[in-house]
Amino acid sequence: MTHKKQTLGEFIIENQSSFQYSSGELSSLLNSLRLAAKIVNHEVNKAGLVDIIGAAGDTNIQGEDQQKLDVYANEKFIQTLTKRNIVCGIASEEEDDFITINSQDENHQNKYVVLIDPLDGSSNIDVNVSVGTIFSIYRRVTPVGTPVMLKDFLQKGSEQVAAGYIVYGTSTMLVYTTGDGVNGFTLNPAIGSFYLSHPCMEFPESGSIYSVNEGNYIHFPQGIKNYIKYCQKEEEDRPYTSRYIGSLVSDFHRNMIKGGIYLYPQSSKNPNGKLRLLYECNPMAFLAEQARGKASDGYTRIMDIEPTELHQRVPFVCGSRLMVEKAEEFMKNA
Ligand code: AHM
Ligand code: MG
Repeated sequence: MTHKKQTLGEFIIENQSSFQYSSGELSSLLNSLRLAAKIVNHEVNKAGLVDIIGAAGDTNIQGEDQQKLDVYANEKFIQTLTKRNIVCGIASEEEDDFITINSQDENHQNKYVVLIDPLDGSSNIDVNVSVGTIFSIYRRVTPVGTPVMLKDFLQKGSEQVAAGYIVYGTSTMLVYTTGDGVNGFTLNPAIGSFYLSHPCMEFPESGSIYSVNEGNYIHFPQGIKNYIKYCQKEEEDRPYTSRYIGSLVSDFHRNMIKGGIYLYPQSSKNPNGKLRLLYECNPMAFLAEQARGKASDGYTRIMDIEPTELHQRVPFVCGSRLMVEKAEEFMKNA
């Protein structure tokens, strides 16, 4: 186990040669995400002190306005990604439109675009439950030397060069893939470094956990209703256990380690579900497939969906391969 004490920084450099485009740029980009993760983690960990040191909208001791954590996370990731000369554009769940980076990149030489959900599940902050950051990285498709365009962001998930998440949980972890498996790193807060703690993460082929907001059951399509009934049936290795944190990153993380399925289907209230294709589903789908799991909208592979708009929503079924295939079977036969 030579991996044991490897830091994320060392791991990124050592594995640079396995990147599809072997250059220091992607390493540098991953390093800037690592840095932003540490800054945001520091702030997320203080969230419970907000009543003592000031709530959002208050003025802090330096005379600066206190911000909501999702706004803070959005700014920190954008600032950190902008500083290095690698990213030409950023799209964020928190922003209406994509951002063109031209402060550091006047001649539009940078090759990568980053899509980010800076603080997913942020309603959980108030009750001290885990939240996460999700990121997705593509090479631009428009020529270097020209301003970044919408089509650089509207790429199919299968074009991702890297994706990952940070889970701010009982420990803070950064989990990512560059298309060569999934590795997880745990932050040692005393030292401020991420260490490789979960090499080569894989979904068990099947599992016994299903994660869905069952309060919406009545609005779900018949196929999903039938699948939920199947999960609850006393037969073979069932009934399964129901676990729903309401924080995609945390639910995904648990299911990847223990074996399970996460569902956010379409409903009569939300015909395309709730989750965003570009900021949430594609990166999680890339991670899932790299970890031998599966991600689908109930019928189609998530990473094959042709995006049409930045904030597009899509139904999402993701997790252990055999469980996702079973849910798809119920959808098909409903
Ligand atoms: P958000 O981006 O507004 O935080 O919404 C995404 C989150 C996911 O993390 C989570 O799985 C889901 O929304 C929970 O939604 P619901 O409360 O409808 O079950
Ligand atoms: Mg989100």
